Amino acid sequence: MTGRIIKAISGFYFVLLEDGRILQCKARGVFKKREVKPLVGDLVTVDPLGIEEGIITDLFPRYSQLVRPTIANVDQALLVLSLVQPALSLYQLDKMLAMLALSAIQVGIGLTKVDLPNASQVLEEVKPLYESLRYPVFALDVRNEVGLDAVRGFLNGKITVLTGQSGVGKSTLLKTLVPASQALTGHVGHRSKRGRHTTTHVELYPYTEGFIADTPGFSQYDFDQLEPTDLGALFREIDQQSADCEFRGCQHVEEIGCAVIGAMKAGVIASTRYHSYVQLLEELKQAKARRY
Ligand SMILES: Nc1nc2c(ncn2[C@@H]2O[C@H](COP(=O)(O)OP(=O)(O)OP(=O)(O)O)[C@@H](O)[C@H]2O)c(=O)[nH]1
Ligand SMILES: [Mg+2]
Ligand SMILES: [Zn+2]
Repeated sequence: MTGRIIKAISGFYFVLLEDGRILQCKARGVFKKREVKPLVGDLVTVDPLGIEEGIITDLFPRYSQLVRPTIANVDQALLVLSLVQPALSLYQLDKMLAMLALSAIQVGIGLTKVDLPNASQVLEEVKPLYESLRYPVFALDVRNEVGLDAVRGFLNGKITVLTGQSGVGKSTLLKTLVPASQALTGHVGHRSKRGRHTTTHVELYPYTEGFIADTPGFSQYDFDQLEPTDLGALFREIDQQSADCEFRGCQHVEEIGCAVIGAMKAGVIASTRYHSYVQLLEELKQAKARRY
């Protein structure tokens, strides 16, 4: 039988079968010998042992793999940020877009809390910019299910990770999109001291032909290993303009001969994007200095 690993907890894998049953499985010893570890997202072959348990006997080849959170076969990410409460940080948004550009998966941007005061003002400033960079942007009032149809279209048939900082509405969105998500495997996370549910582990929830995963967030580790000179390629418009910089390896911080700064001054590159780039460049240089 084949199925998909939707959750992994202390050596147990929960495998969703084509008929909708979920088997709690151990992996066959041979994986340990080969030093491969089954991951959430993996398509696997299982031998059932009774009606609720089984053994994973084989893994299908992966077509993608995210690290930290570790999920196999992800097609795309939906970045979730709130427009207000907490206030939208364009720096955070640009940083997450750059980090995801490293893993070469598709990205959509969900902007929540459009119902709150001052949110539509922020939305009007931000939406056109990111749409012009060819990112799909979804304005959402998650609690009243406003804007969700467009998100449903984006998710359909894909394996999508939801990611974003705490309190922006990822779990609320998941609960609305997949009402069975809580019933399916129990709880989504633990209840924090402040009384809110916080997501602590990765889990895939079946969604029309695809899956959605609420994640505790992406690790910055691999991003910090990046060479500062490679950062520009992760900003679509900077990458495009940098072809015209006069010096090879231009980091776009010295004005003379820099096409990127020229494009920013001409309004072709948004100054907020350029500033995010410069701030990230600084972070990467510091991370690099710490490595030596
Ligand atoms: N007004 C408004 N509130 C929202 C919206 N979406 C989520 N919220 C509220 O924001 C709070 C945080 O939502 P969660 O879904 O727990 O946030 P999260 O991103 O899962 O947070 P972590 O699990 O800590 O990462 C909850 O009180 C939600 O009811 C929205 O579109 N509008
Ligand atoms: Mg959550
Ligand atoms: Zn340059």
